[in-house]
Amino acid sequence: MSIKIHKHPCFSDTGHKIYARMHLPVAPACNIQCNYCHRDYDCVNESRPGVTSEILTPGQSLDKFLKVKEKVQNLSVIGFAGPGDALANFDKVKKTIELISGADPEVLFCLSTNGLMLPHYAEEIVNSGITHVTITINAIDRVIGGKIYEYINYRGKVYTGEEAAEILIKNQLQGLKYLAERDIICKVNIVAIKDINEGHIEEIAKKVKALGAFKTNIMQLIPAPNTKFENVEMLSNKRLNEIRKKCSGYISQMYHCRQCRADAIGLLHRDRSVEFRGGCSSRVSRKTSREDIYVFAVATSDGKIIDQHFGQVEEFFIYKFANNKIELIDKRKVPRYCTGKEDCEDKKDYIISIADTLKDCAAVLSMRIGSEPKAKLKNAGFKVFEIYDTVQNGIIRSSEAFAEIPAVCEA
Ligand code: CLF
Ligand code: SF4
Repeated sequence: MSIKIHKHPCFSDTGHKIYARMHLPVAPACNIQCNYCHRDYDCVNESRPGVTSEILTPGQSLDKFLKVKEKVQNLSVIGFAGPGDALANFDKVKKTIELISGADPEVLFCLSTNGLMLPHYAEEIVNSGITHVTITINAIDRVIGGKIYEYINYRGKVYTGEEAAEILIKNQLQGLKYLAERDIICKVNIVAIKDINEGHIEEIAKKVKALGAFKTNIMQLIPAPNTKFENVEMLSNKRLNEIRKKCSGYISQMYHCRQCRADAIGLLHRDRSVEFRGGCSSRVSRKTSREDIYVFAVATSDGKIIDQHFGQVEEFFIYKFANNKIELIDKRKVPRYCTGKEDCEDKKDYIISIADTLKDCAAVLSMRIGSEPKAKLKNAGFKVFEIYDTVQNGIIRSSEAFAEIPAVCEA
């Protein structure tokens, strides 16, 4: 296997257990409007909605890279994954690459894009030192694409609906072919949208393979609030895996995507960005006092950061929050809700067992949780929070939902 593939945690099936990546959020602008995207959030094509990121300048990116490199082992890839589109901000991306490659000639550069500007920048990408590119291609048919994209802003002119989709698709496919022919390792992300492109994904997989893509990453749509698709039902994991399985007949599949943040750092399954975050979000604290006592079940691997998906937790840390003090009072083993590629559904017994183990807890805090278990836990009387922060901040922020008193930012 090519070392460039092995050392990339997203492109390799095994490298993600060893190699870390660091995303640099230098690209705030976007040049298209996907119907599932709200601009207050990160680019949904490569990450998940609901998390805003700091924006860095190229110089700040270099400083942060140097700090992270000291502390994160096997940091092999620098990725550009939003919060907007990397090619709508390509000058900043290029400058960042120039600065970081000067400091570390070994690190690989990975760029994620909606592909609109690929025909214009593909040659520069090839010459810039970027080795890996991800293009999100949700349709190769203008009618289907017209349902997914509201508009594109292409070279100063706005196009809408099917006309927009046609230009975007043409540029994506042309760019993919150009890059793949020049040994850039290309992955295609496909956001699977129920009843819209769900039945079209196999066709996309065949096409992008023919153009030289190395693998596809078929991702769950995570509907963002205040978007046209906010009420679109998510595909079940079972259905998603059926589609992936069919597509694996044409092209290699990625199964370990974490739909991570635009400022993610570390191994894919163990994000450490909170350790390196600036701003006030990591320093939120309550200055009010209260006498209430709450017990929280927290999905954390180390008692420091809420870094676990609910479905993968085997042990919850249990905290008591009283009089503004947080105390670890227990650790409780639970059956793992999601044990493989196919079987995260229909786990009524598991939820009953987990709910019983956590019965004294008012709330469950995890980095992510699927819609099914979330609804079941809520039905069982728990408050459920998706939160990525330190355990301490997560508990304080979640406790707002009980007390309805705003937290105070110390910055
Ligand atoms: Fe980042 Fe994306 Fe490069 Fe990976 S992420 S820019 S290809 S270095 Fe990876 Fe994260 Fe999934 Fe992306 S797990 S969201 S596929
Ligand atoms: Fe949003 Fe990304 Fe689509 Fe741009 S490409 S509209 S940032 S999801």
